[in-house]
Amino acid sequence: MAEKLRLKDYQQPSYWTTKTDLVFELFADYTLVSCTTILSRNLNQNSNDLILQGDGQELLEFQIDGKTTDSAPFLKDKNLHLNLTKNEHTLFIKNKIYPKDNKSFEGLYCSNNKYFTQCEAEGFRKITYYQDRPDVLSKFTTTVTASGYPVLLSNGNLVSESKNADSTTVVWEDPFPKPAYLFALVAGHFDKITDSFKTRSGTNILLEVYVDEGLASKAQHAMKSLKESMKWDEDRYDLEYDLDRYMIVAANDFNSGAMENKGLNIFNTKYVLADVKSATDTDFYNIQSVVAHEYFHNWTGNRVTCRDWFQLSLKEGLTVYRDQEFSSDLNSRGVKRIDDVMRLRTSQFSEDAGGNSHPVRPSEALNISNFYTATIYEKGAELIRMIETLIGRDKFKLGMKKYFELFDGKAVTTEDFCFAMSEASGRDLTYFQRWYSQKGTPKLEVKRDLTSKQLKLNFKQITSPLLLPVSIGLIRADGTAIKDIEVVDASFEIQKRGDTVLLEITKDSETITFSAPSDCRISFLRDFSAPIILKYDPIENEVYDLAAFDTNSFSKWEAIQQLITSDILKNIGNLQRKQKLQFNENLIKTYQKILRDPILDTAYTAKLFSFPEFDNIKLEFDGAYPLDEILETLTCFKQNISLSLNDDLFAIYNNLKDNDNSSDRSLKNCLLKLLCSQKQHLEIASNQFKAAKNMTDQLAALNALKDSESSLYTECLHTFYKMWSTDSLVYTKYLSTIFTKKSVSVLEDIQKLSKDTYFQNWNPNHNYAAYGALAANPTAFHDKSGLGYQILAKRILELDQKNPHVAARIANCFSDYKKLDSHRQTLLKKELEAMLQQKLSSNTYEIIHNSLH
Ligand code: HT7
Ligand code: ZN
Repeated sequence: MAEKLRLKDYQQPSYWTTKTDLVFELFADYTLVSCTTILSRNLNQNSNDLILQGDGQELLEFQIDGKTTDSAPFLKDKNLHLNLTKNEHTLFIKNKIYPKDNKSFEGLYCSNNKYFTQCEAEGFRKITYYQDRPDVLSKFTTTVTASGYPVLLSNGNLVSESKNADSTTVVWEDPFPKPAYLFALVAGHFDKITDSFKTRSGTNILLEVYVDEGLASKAQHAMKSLKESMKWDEDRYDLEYDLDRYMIVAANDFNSGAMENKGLNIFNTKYVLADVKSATDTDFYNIQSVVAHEYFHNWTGNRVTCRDWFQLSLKEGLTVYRDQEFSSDLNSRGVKRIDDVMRLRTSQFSEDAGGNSHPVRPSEALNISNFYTATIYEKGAELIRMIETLIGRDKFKLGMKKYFELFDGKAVTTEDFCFAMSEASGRDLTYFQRWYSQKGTPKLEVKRDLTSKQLKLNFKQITSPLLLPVSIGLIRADGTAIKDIEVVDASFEIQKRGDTVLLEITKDSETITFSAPSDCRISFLRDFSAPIILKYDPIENEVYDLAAFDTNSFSKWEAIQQLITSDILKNIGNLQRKQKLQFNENLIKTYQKILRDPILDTAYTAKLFSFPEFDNIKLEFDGAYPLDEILETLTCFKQNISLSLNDDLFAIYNNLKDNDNSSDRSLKNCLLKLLCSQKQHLEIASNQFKAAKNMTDQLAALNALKDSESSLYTECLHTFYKMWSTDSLVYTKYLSTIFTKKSVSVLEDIQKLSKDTYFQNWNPNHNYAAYGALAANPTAFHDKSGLGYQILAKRILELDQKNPHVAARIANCFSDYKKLDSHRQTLLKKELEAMLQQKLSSNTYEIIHNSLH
């Protein structure tokens, strides 16, 4: 088994690689890779030992300073261990690899007879022996020779292209030093669309999006998004693009969303291809955000990169924060914040509560590919957002400027980022940085003491104390906002910002006193100013008043979430005590007001109707959670809302039915789903399915029918399959529809999947859509028979043989092991222990082991 990597063991290498010349010769069954590197002694280190990482290649030739050398003595495990003598050396390595057999989709691989690379995090070592670590930055030149592949791409600028009767040779040069993980190569037949972008300083950049032949019309939205991103980064951060050319290529087999390789991004097709017939509004929205994310990496990730992989959030957290801000500026800020918090709570809070919890800057790992997690990305982005909240937007921009001034062209740490922010803002962030090394979701308890004129709040940090920026507002029972909040006394720093006060809680116990009227209601954590769980016992009607009047769009939504959550928890208790369910009627009145409020925007109203899900409610329980009761209560809760609001839901659905914009569609389809928890309305969904002119409406109608045991669902599903199964991306929508159905029958369906002609056995998207969906479907996955556990364990073992990254990602579903009841724990334990007896990749081993222990 692989050894644990530790942050404290970090050491600079004994030699830097300053120049890398790669030559690829693509043959039908194999590829020859020749790599010439210039090594230069690192004077900070006093060692002659140098490790070049490798993984699975056949070494054909090895030269040191022009002399052919027997490599056998240097080979140990998968790597080359060199002992060098001089300050400068030239190495030449030639090896053979088999991209067509590579189903790990890391290194160089073939997909639909096209060549792609994926080198982050440690894929480059599958291409050639190299210092495959992010702190080794080198200039690269890449030569590719191939026949029958008209498009041959690599990083940087195209320097030459020559053709003879048999083959084409291209040479690419990247002037910016980069780590190996940003290397890329693409070869194949593609169609492309081109455009250009004139930078603020007047350079014309050539933009190209490459897609499978015949699909060019589906690339327009990605291109538009790219231009929007380039403009935004100039406007917001004064950051311009730095090469002559920016290329995006879509790959059908891709382990994750997209990859920011310098000048040559490689994307999962799902984040490039879209037209209204085959892609939903959410797909369009995601494409805009992922294109932006990868583009923003050009500065936050590529120009300034990570010193080691424990610093992954340096680039990912910061870039997620940047893409969130971009989407907020281009769409609705309020709706975006709610979306981001929902995602954080469902994925990251659950991760932090389970067996695979880790800090934003982890200190040890078995396999770094397991760190591409919600904690590194989403919680990492929240840490950046808190810095911005604490120092303000203008100083944050100065901090970014400082960061690039100090670290452009370097490989650095999260501490370096905080240093730049401190230098620019004058604010000491030493204490704040505890956030980077502490795992788990912080808990803050608030107690209030309201006299006739004063409101005293006491804050207690239940978890180890951190700096918590808690933004609060006060409103009166009649809904008026208290504009000028007067602070009488506080044990900590505060910042006044309009009708909101930012409290900087640091110690485990803190107090603040406001002068406030006796009917004052407290709106905590406005805009979700810190990624924490805040516990507070509201006074009577307080949350209802916030739900009705809070001017902060996040906090209004949050108040409604709280009302629903407490109603659901109360009813779970009823079920556990074998009592009748009884839902809160005041909540229905609140919803009635929302539906009748002419001012609210439809996309925002749709968010108010997105109820907490299983993954949110389970977090309310400290020990084992009552799985069956949660599921039953959630279903009944939705039925009750549907029945109680029937006429309003129906009327608004009809009003919005023919509107052709994404905001109205989101509300309409959300109401349709609710209506369909009553059998009498299934016909509406079936009619919408038949009449749909776009994928958003078609898929929403299918999903609204999904949990009914009606033949209308089976008919629509069949039609959908016939219409779309040849389109691999829409086929994934079919798969996730089937496997998210709240029914145990899903377990039978998945066992027949391998017989479906359209299911591509090793395609990551297909596997996530089927097995990933099952893993996230508590009704089927946690079925008391244990069959869900068996099916997933078996499939993860199969996948692990070919593609450990995908296997390990799906295996995360087991990390709730300790939160299950004893019956389910026994069943799952058996599967997990059996898995650990098999030969597993370090990726999957780490996830399974952490889930169990
Ligand atoms: N930086 C990229 C990471 C990534 C990746 C990691 C592991 C395996 C496959 C991968 N594909 C891309 C994605 C990003 O921009 O965050
Ligand atoms: Zn990223």
